[in-house]
Amino acid sequence: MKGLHLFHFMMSNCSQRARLALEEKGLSWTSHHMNLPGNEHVTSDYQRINPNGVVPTLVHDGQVVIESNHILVYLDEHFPEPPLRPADANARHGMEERMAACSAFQPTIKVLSHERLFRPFRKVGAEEVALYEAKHRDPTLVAFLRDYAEEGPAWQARVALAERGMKTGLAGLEAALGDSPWLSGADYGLADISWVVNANRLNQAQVDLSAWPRFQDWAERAMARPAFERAVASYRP
Ligand SMILES: N[C@@H](CCC(=O)N[C@@H](CS)C(=O)NCC(=O)O)C(=O)O
Repeated sequence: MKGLHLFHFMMSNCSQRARLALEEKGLSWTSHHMNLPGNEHVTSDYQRINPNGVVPTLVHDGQVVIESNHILVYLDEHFPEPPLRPADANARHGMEERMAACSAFQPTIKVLSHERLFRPFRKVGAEEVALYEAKHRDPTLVAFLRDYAEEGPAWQARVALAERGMKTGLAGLEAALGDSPWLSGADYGLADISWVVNANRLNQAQVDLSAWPRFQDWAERAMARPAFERAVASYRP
């Protein structure tokens, strides 16, 4: 695969993160859109490209890059203009911590998205869970889908944990934004790209963010960027 190829899904926050980085860099790329609710990613062909069986996957001149936050760093390393990581070592370390926190936040945002946003549209029955289990090799993802479908105590426990995880995560960002205007330091960068798609998701899920005013203000500024509009808000495959 020559050039840049992205396997992604319109509504996936991890995919949005990769698209946003490509857009901020002004790069052209080939889209391989995968309908996740249609389980287009649950195939052995796709799992050969991405052994985790999730999106996004970047392929650059045959080089496969998985994990959305790794894709962000890869793009900044290979396409340095405009730079999206601070030159100063301390600031860069802070940015990396925020990106690690974002990766750790994924189970939280996934539960909140499914519970507060997707449930009216995404009905999953026992048959779909069985099909998914037969074809997807990750037992953690299978357990998630089963709990979501059953909507019983195991799912309620996941929701309660996610509600708590959200508060802890946002408190950390609120504190970080006391020291600098962006999550990446003095300038907008990779940690901002990483988190803004989650902020957008929380907004869409109508989470009251007023307890975290600096985070709210940051989210408005980050979402006002033209690249965000193109890669996320009005993106269509
Ligand atoms: N840590 C991975 C997480 C990727 C991930 O969970 N992607 C979701 C969409 S946001 C996915 O493909 N889910 C498919 C599934 O659960 O079957 C990353 O950041 O790239």
